[in-house]
Amino acid sequence: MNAVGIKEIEEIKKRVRLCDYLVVAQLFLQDNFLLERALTFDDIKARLLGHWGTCHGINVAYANLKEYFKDDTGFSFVLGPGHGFPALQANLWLDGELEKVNPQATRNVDGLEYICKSFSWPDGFPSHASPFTPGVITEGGELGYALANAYGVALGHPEKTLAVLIGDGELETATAIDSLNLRNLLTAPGNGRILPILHLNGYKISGPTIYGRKSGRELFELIRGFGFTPVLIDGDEPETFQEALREQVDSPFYILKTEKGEGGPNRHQDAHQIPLKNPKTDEEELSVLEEWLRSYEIGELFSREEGVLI
Ligand SMILES: Cc1ncc(C[n+]2csc(CCOP(=O)(O)OP(=O)(O)O)c2C)c(N)n1
Repeated sequence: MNAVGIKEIEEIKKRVRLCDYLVVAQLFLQDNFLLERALTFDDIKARLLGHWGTCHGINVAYANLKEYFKDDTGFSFVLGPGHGFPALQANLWLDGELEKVNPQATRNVDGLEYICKSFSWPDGFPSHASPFTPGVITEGGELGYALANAYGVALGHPEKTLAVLIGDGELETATAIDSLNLRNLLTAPGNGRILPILHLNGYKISGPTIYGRKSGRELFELIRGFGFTPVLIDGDEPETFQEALREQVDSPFYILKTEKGEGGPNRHQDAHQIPLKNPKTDEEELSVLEEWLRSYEIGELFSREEGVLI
């Protein structure tokens, strides 16, 4: 939990790149999963269904938390937006957790191809987190319960630390915003620690969020009003994230500010679900998708022969 070095920072960046790549591959590809040849229309799934916009932020948050809390056996990550499932699935696969319940999800090329092809596919994986997903306790994409669930887990378990990623649209639900009041009930010794992280990407589906349009001062005052100390993480750089985690403040409430869809071909309101509508039939969209996928340089992160290289 100390200051991370250059090597760890590079590892976080690589993990995020690999997981982002896996998200895009799950959403779009039914073949050519490692881009070993030029992408063709035949490589693209016929029906594109899933969510991209929130996924980069999930990958950034998890990679940073996993590094920071690597020696803490009581640490758990709780994810609010169930529609960020391709990011959750990528991380569960990479950590070997998926293989424990699904023997086909091996950490080699067969497993990688299996999770990509089976995402949002008949008799494969659904497009949202579901009971088939290890660790899922709230079925479906319904927003709002992450914080309350986490506080329930922390109750009577001082050894636990739970970081909870909450969408800014999710925080507009009555369930999520009122769950902040649970802090008052869990300050007594004998309970675990909750670290809320607001994923402030400014949009819910294609519309602006209330919290994304508040001034920094207004948002900070709101958070302080619930008894938390706001800590801003501006952008996706691991150095910034790690520095924020190292800040010693009472009841931190992190605000992870990213651009919705970061890394993809479009941002904000156009990035929530599938950012390219017709890469199966439109040459230009296909080449945008290929360029997007190649930007992660998957060959540095994974090989057919050796599997995961990071
Ligand atoms: C209780 C509930 N209301 C509405 C929805 C429909 N819905 C699905 S995703 C979404 C937007 C989520 O926005 P946000 O929490 O900001 O997530 P992100 O922008 O990171 O995708 C909404 C409103 C839902 N899943 N659950």
